[in-house]
Amino acid sequence: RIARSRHDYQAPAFTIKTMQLSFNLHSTATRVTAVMQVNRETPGAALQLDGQHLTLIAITLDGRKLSAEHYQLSADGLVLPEVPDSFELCIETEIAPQHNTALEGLYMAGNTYCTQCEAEGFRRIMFFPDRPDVLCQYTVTIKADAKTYPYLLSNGNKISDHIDELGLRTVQWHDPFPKPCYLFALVAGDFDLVTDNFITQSGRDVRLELFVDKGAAAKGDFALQALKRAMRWDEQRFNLEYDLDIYMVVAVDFFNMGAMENKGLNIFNSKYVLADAASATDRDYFNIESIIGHEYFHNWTGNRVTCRDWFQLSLKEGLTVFRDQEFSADMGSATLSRIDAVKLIRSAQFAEDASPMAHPIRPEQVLEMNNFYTVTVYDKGAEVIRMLQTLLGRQLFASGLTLYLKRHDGQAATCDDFIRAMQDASGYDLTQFALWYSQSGTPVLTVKQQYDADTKQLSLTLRQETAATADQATKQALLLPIAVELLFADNSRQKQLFCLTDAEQQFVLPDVATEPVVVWLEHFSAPVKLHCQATTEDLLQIAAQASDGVARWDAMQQYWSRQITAVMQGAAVQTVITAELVALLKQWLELPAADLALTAELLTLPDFDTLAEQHDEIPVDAILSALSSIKMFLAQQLREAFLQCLHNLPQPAYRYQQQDVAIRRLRHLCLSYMAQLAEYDVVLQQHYQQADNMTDTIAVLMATQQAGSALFPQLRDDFCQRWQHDALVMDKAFALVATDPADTVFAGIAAMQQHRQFSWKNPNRVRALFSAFSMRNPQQFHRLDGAGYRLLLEAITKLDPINPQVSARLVTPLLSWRRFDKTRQQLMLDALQLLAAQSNLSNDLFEKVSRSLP
Ligand code: BAL
Ligand code: ZN
Repeated sequence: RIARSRHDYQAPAFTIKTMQLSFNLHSTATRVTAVMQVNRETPGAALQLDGQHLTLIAITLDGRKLSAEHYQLSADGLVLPEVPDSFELCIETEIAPQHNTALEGLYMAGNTYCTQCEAEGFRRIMFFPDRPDVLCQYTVTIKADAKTYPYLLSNGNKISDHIDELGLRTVQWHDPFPKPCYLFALVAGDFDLVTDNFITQSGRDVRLELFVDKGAAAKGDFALQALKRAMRWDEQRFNLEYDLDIYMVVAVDFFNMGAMENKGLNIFNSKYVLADAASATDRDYFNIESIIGHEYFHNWTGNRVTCRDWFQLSLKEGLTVFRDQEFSADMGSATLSRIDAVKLIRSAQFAEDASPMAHPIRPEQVLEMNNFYTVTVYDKGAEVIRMLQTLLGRQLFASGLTLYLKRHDGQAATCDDFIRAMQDASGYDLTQFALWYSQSGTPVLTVKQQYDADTKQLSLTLRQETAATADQATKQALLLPIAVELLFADNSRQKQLFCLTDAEQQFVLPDVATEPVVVWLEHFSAPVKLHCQATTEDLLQIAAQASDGVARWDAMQQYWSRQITAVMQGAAVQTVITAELVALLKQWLELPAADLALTAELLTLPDFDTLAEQHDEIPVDAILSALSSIKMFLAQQLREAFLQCLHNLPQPAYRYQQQDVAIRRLRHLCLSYMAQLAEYDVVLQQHYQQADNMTDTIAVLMATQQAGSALFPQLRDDFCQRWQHDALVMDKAFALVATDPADTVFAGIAAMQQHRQFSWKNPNRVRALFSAFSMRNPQQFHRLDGAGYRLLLEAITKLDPINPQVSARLVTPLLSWRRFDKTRQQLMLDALQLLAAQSNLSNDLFEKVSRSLP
């Protein structure tokens, strides 16, 4: 198995400018015919086409049928050693969508034909240079039975549609924009169609079409309205307008990713399209809006300007995640959106940096590209773009983006091209900043402050250090934008942005009248681990007074982390959670901040994963035990305050609207503490029974589950019974079973595998049961008898031949075995070694397992 390196890039030896692609759909024998205009770019080169799982039927070159001696066929493709400089190539192949359980290429999602070509799925449809820098204009013809498949869709504009006397429908599509093959899409099925239109800023009328399962039209409305908001937002914020006359979104039930930005024809995991109050939570609504935005924003950052090679993935993904985060911030609560993003970086991304899979946002070596759709490439990538905006300011950043899109429109570009455009538009030297693209690892930022009352000088000393990672031994100093707020005793405040460029630097502020409390890393201005000397009093003052809500939350996170650490080291909870703190929390609950959701966040303890990243060796049991005793103590100390807060909060009829989301968030926070105390079972039960929306229902279920309440099994069973007909809601039930910290979880997971809604072929179901278990149930996953690891091992073994992309994701928690105590290390290693010993391991799984073994 050969890994590819970023430095081995070579421009394509042949280009293909146009392609006529036609599909005669059949579940086990779809005929694909491609007619391509091919031009040589490299003298003497053989034509190499990628192709996997294809049956070759015929090849014709300039009208002449080729016999087997003119080409070499292998399991990975087709080579034509001698071809002219310019020619027409026609290739006919056959594929079996029904048997394609990997869900890459053309496959069947239930009764629907659909495609997923990113990153390298097109090679499962036909022989082609499956690389993002071969851009081609597509004309696509689809033929299928008109009754069974009333909708035959592909990219671009529909140019013809007719049904013959035998009932065979033929539809033709033309996409005027040259595109890489990973953006090709085809869908054939029967749907409910929800339509709308959008008038662009230049006055063009764009038809919007959303295709959903029959009977689900009403659940598509929110997504369609979110799409219109995204289209307007991109015009207003970045002056970017949609470019085709039609924009289609199709929701399918079998999908490896969240969604896919195919030109003019997005394909979505139905989980990120369908919503109504009864079946979707506030979190679902948030995700739908942000993913709808994300895929729409790709039309410019991804489609009009794409990636030269897959090592550049963050060029489109980091940038587009940044854009969707900015969109979400503008649509709802900027503070809450940012807190969610920071939580993800601190838990999952820091963990990836510390794992055998560590890589820079622009990876250097890849065996299976699917393994690099990571929280590093996406979310740390977005942090890098955000730092750029912080350094340049919003206006220059927007000018840089405009220049980048103008320069590279219609091209396949690199991260260096992006940095160059930003540099040229701003006049800012980004040489050092560019290191963020090539260096992996999480910098540790240590800060010290010194105030001289005589000279009125405040000296701030900043030191950065990045430890070696699995992929990279030596590290350099990065350019870090450090946003700071100084809080003075007289309630005045001052803001400052420092650019740390050296390993250690001192910044001296003159004329500082009194010693301030320093708020470091406002809005999490750089993705680093912060070590600072703030006292607990300072932290509480920041939590109460900082002007940035994220900084207030962050101060409380630091505060809680310290108290949890103290308990882990043997301190009694009642000495750590002081009466003063309890009084302050009571005050916050009595007079919650204008932003109720922020109050909820201030009272939310850091989660297990975030705490784990604060330790080199993860003390599983100590973290869990400290978390649980502090939570119980707070529940006891604040029992009346929680109840009172609950009563004071209004309970408006369900709408997904920021103010109401915030009310629910605080109410659910109260319930999560109250569930610790059996005396409140009646209150929780009432909430469950009276809930008229999924957000409230799930909140009670999760509160009782996490508290180990006796109520939970009964409520869970009721929930499963009520929603057994709805697969997407059953995913919530599967996850509730799988994240139950009780020992009965194994029996629960075994039973759920027999549920009629469960299928190993459906990624949503598998993730709901097994990812939820391994990633959100540390108590049971990390059991000292190894049962948790064995359960995951069995699931991965079963899944890998079915869907390698998903099985490789499942293995992630095992890879970090070195981070645990000796007993767990051995158990995790045993599981990995058993996987490694299996024959026919997919490339996806092989790459991860082999990187992690000693
Ligand atoms: N391009 C893959 C799915 C997404 O990031 O939008
Ligand atoms: Zn994306």
